[in-house]
Amino acid sequence: MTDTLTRDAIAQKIKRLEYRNMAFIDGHFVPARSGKTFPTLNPATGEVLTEVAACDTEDVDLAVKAARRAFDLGVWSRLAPAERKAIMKRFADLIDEHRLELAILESLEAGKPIGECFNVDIPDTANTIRWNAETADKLYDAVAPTAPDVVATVRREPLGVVGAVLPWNFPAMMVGWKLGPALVTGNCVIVKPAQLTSLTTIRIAELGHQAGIPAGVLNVVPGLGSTAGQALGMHPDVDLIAFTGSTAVGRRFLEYSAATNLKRVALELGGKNPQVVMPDVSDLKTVASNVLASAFWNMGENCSAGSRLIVHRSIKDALLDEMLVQLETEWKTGDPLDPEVRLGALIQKDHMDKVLGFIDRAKAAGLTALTGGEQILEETGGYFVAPTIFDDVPTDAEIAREEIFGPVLAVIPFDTEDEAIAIANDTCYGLAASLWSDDLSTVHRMSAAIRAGTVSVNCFSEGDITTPFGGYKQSGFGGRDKSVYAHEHYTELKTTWIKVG
Ligand code: TAP
Repeated sequence: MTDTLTRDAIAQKIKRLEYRNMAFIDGHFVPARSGKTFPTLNPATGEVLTEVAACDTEDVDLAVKAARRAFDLGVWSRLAPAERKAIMKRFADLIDEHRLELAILESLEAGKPIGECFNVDIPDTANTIRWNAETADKLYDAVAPTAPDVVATVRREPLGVVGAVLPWNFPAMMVGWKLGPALVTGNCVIVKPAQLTSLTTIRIAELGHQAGIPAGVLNVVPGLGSTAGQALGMHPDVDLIAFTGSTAVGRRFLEYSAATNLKRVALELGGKNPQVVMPDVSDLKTVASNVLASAFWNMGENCSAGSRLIVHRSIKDALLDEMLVQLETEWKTGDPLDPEVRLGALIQKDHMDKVLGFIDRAKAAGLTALTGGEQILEETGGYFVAPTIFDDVPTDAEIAREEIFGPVLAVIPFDTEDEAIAIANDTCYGLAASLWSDDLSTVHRMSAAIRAGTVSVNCFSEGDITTPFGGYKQSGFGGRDKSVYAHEHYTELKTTWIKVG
């Protein structure tokens, strides 16, 4: 890995940057059949980066046909697992080799801080593909405990054609989380990136092809949700939709499935995640730094953002004081291409206006922002919102209940452990939670009582590639991203029952 993250390296790379902006179908870049395109913008400046192919029903159908053909020919599914492993590891290596280029694309199109893209998003994408690749020839299927006159094998088989529909907040990581398990289990994939962030995904598909993934196995159809997304969801020859996005659109995919071929639907959806801080914590500095990271990492545009700080009344003010100091000194906001910046731009103007709407309504309801509460850096033409903390938020306030998907933290005090658990669970979501306590028994009791797919204790974490990630309740169902558990929703179980003569 030769790239380093310096201002000079970034500037040099940007000069030579070429956008891949067409669909990638059956191993080729192609324009949309209609010839239509849509602009993709840099949210830090409001400027158009390039025009991207606007795929629709016809393009999706071509991609599904290519994927089905590749699947039926067995060019991928019937490779020896060790061969799939070798190609996927090359794929991961190529992502690493293009780390700076991909990080720049990600930052330019999504407004994300380049340091995060370079140090977290792109390495995580490569690592996810590499880790999954390694499982190819290490997982065994089963022989059932039948009577001696029968041999019954139970094998996992690939589903066939998988549609992966992605959100805009972690474009590269989300494509990695889908491609890793889908490809290693032998499926052919059509990715529909979010309209706002297509560029990294298209480039990653090209790198996959370069690594040796056969034509038709990995396709990308950029386009709108209402056209390309819906066409994929309704297509009668797609076997699974692996969706990450909002709960509202997740519902639509269930409807598409019900109205067509009953394709499987795996949903990774939204969150309104609690961070619970118990009064026994001794290291408030560490708690403060993690609480801020949980709330404001990726500008709060994060499904697992800890957007509700549920803190014991006796330590609330001391914790908030520490958080305000750290926010002032350690959270530089501004140009996402500056390696020192920790808070970049929100994804688009409409989304910024939505976030500011939540803030304005909270103020109108009488809540006070301890810090932030407004748009900043307007002179850049970009969509920046100051990190915002509201204190003493009632549990029924809009900002305590709705997923804002921006840098807005609601602080909710509590007095008893039971009250803290009740507040943490008082949500229709259940994706992630954080718990802070120095007492082991409290940790065991409370982490068991909090209803969320991942409870991180004394840290803010989504786990790593070895642990499943996904939600309870309306945060999703039908599968988990990451770990070998993710393989389950990309495979069918096949029983072969052999009578012994
Ligand atoms: P959505 O608006 O739900 O969009 C997700 C994807 O669905 C996009 O590709 C979108 O296309 C497409 N889509 C939109 N409407 C559609 C329709 N009617 N039919 C078919 N496809 C449609 O989510 P988002 O705004 O990109 O991302 C934010 C949401 O994702 C948040 O709720 C967040 O919590 C969730 N999220 C969850 C996770 C996990 S792991 N649980 C991770 C990241 C994000 P367009 O781009 O054209 O709208």
